[in-house]
Amino acid sequence: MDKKHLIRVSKRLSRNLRHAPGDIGITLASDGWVEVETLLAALARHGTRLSRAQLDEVVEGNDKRRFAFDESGLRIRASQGHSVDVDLELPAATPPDVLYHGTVSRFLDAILSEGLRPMQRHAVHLSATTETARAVGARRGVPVLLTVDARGMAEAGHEFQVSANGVWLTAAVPPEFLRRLP
Ligand code: HQG
Repeated sequence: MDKKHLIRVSKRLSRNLRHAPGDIGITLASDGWVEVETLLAALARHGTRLSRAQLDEVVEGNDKRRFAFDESGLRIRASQGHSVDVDLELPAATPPDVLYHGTVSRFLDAILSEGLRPMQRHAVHLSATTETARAVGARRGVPVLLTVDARGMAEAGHEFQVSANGVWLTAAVPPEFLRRLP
């Protein structure tokens, strides 16, 4: 598959495995998984013909490893980023002392006064490195970076999880744990 096609299919998967499974007539399990066969049949009915080998290629080739198969290889899900009601049942994890969040200046006042909220997604997404946070912010404009006192949050009882593709997730970040990175 050429790169353009790979990206097109991966956008389609993001949409259907995170936000709008109903668009292709599938239902996700409560923990986000769907049978590969069901997915491929549904995609085919909606104009995206894909072999299992091609699906493997999309999963392997995805820049952020957004999708994962289960241990049997028979089911697939998005590793994070959902807006539909799923519980990925990720175990609680101890975060590094500091995590990062990339955003843009127009959100800054709201974020510094009310903290980070999950907005359309299920959790606030935090990055382990400034490079990743910068790339996340840059999707919306000139990136502004915030540091998150993850250690302080953990000590205060906030829970963290890390997705299969290395994104740190937490329900919300109160403003006292945030600082703008100069
Ligand atoms: C902002 C992509 C106002 C927040 C990326 C962000 C990431 C607030 C936006 C992943 C706010 C939400 C997640 C508040 C947060 N007031 N604005 N209180 N709290 N915000 O896309 O973190 O390609 O839902 O700063 O690479 O940008 O989808 O979250 O700008 O990994 O795999 O509200 O999505 O990955 O935006 O990105 P998003 P995000 P994928």
